[in-house]
Amino acid sequence: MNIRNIAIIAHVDHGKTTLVDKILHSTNIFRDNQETGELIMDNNDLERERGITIFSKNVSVIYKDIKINVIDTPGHSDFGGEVERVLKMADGVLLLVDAFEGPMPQTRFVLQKALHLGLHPIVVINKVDKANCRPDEVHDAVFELFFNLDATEEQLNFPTIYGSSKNGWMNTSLEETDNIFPLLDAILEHVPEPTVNEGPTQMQITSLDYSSFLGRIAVGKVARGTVREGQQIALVQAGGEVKRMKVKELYTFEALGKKKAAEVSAGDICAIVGLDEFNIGNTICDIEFPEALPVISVDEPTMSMMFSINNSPFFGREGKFVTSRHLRDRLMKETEKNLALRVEDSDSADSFLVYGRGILHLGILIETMRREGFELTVGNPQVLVKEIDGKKCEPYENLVVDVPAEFSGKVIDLVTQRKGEMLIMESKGEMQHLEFDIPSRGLIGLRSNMLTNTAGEAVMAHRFTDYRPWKGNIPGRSNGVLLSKNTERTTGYSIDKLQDRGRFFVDPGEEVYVGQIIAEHIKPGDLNVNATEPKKLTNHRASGSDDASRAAPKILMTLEECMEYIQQDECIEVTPKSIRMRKVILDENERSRVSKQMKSEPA
Ligand SMILES: Nc1nc2c(ncn2[C@@H]2O[C@H](COP(=O)(O)OP(=O)(O)OP(=O)(O)O)[C@@H](O)[C@H]2O)c(=O)[nH]1
Ligand SMILES: [Mg+2]
Repeated sequence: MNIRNIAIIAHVDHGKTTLVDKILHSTNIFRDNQETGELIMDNNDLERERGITIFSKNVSVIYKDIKINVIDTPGHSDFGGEVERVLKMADGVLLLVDAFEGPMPQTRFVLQKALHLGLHPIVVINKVDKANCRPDEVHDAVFELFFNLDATEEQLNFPTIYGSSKNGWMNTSLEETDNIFPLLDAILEHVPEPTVNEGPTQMQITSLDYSSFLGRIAVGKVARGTVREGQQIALVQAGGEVKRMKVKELYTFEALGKKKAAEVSAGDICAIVGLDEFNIGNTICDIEFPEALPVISVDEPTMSMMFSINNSPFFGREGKFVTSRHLRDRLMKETEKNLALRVEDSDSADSFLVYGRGILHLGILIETMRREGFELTVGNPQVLVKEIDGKKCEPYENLVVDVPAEFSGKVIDLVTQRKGEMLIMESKGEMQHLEFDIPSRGLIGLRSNMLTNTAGEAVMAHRFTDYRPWKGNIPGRSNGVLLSKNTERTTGYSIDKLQDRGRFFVDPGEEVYVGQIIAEHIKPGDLNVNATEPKKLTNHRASGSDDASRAAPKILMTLEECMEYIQQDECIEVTPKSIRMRKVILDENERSRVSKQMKSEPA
């Protein structure tokens, strides 16, 4: 059968998954009466809740008797390495660009990777249904981006499709249609058929699937010859070592699922079950001809966090898995499927240093663990510092902010305070478009500050660029926190009295402990407060004055917001039911003793 292999790439939220959904729907893979909710592709719980794609996924459809393997990729920059790898399975890409936003940092990154691999993208200007969208300007901006990324003459000559994945139409012009067939036709026309090399089996493992029943599943495109069920193969590993193994089961991708196959030929994408020890980048070869394909580099972590057992006074109340043994086993198991993750033992048996690609990458791991019943403590995220040519260097990122013009001054102030330097300022519709260079450190905690200062209007995106010399001290959180003096339930009475001192993270009646962060202080500096005082009894029963109802509702923070909020001497207690921020040292006296000691020691 004739095959096309395409990957859909774009900046976060530009509509990749929505488009894949529409492709699936319009090729009739569903029974007519089958109920399909929105975005069947984002099928993992966390993906659904957050509305983002975390794992790339393979599906396939048949259009005009041709099988199109479609790879949906994540757009968030923390998962950029994944995109780079799965591009190895594709012979063409759809580069989606939002018709209002235009090219964003991740657009640049994924396009660059595709161009380097020699792929010829089809550009899809999506979301042309949006009010104020600027499809023509965006098209020019995309052309400029191709040009700046050194696209070849042929790559610059890209076909463009316009449309709205949400409304289910695509066309070669801006004229609205009622289907996406013009896009599918463009795929058949412009994406080359995979090259079919005859000869001994060769297939590089470029992606990994995981099933609790089958274990790790190797995914890749067959590059040469065929892979057969039951075949004895040679697996060539990174260092060149060769291991003999057997293909237990073999699958191809069909519609949303996988279909068992006896044999898969060069050009098609397949999944192999039964290889016990393998890594991304390994090559599966004919047992007589162990020739490896070039190694794929797996992205280096850029951020680390300390994961420890929960040692708060509320330890063990809510979780099933609480020991360091549980924690260690779980983290090690994660490294088998989470490729960009690294785990190291620390000097303490109860703590592990976990390295990842960013706040979201690590946040998702923590969230997954707490849903599985784990309790743990995590420290504040640290960027990875490297020594390059004898100089201390740190990661830098390209930061893009789109904001209504009236707020642009505020945004520039905020970013400059954090050692960002402005590169570009231009208007984009009614918005101001700003680009900065900024150390990754400066980005931690920036988002919430930015939103508060721009009435929630700022849209920001950032992407790692390179390592550069250390930029010096970056101010941390400007406000202090209110810490509980007692381990007890808070009262509406106390919280009400403390309202003008801080904005609370806990509700009246919530149990808190000594050293827990219960509010943000309105000023710099931390304050230990009593939030658990019962109301003084008077002779008169106060008529209808319920103090609890006067307290402003607590500020709800997500795990990732907490991760960006806490400072060096603070950490987060995570359990299946709660997320509490606290001081690492809970006791007030002990804490001030240690901090004095730190100050007296020369830095
Ligand atoms: N107005 C409009 N909204 C769209 C269109 N396509 C997608 N969206 C919306 O944009 C949001 C993001 O869509 P997704 O398909 O999840 O985007 P994605 O590119 O897969 O995002 P990531 O996987 O997180 O990178 C959703 O709220 C969609 O409903 C479109 O054509 N027009
Ligand atoms: Mg998606």
